[in-house]
Amino acid sequence: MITVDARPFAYAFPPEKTALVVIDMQRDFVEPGGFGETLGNDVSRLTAIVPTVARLIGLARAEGWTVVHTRESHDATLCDCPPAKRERGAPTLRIGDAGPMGRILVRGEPGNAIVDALAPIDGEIVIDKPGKGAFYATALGDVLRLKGITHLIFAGVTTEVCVQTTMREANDRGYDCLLIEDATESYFPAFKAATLDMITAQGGIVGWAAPLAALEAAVAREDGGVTWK
Ligand code: TIU
Repeated sequence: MITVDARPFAYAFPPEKTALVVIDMQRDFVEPGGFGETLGNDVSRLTAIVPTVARLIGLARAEGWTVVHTRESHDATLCDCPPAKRERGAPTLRIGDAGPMGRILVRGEPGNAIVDALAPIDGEIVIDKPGKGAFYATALGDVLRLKGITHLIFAGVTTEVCVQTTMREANDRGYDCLLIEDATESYFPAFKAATLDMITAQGGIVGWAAPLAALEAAVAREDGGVTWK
């Protein structure tokens, strides 16, 4: 077991039964001209965490942990996009409309790709999800069960939307979940802070939170003093 200094108390995980789940680090949310910006958001806060997420993925790869990437995306026909999602509000472009990075939030379009610095490599699992939660209408639950995964370490965007929704889905399915707090971000700092507080309140009602440095230190202790950069 690897034990991380976390809140509300130490998080212990068996690395061979643990997956890193990186939520929606795709151009549509992180770069200008995508879905996030069409909703009226400044994406620069999200772009800023890319190096930290890269460091986390590097740690997981070096340690041989299962790595899962998700993408919020829809079929080109939009058959999996509820009209309620497409028609809500007054975005500058709606899901499926042509934007500067191709059709907004449509699978296979340039904007739907995970940012280059975090691109999946061979052997990693990529889950396309039509909803906010990564378990809804996807094979994620079956994939994790087949691999015997019991613990999930989360990163990605946005903290209070797709990350929190997925963490809550996972918690209800019996996974022990740790959110790496500097490897997740929101367009709204107050919502990120509130999410970290609410998931860890009440004795970890949804799960645990810790900075990447705490995870790195825990792995270094387990590995006999190797320090991760
Ligand atoms: N809008 C927003 O904050 N998030 C999303 O629409 N999707 C994800 O969080 N991935």
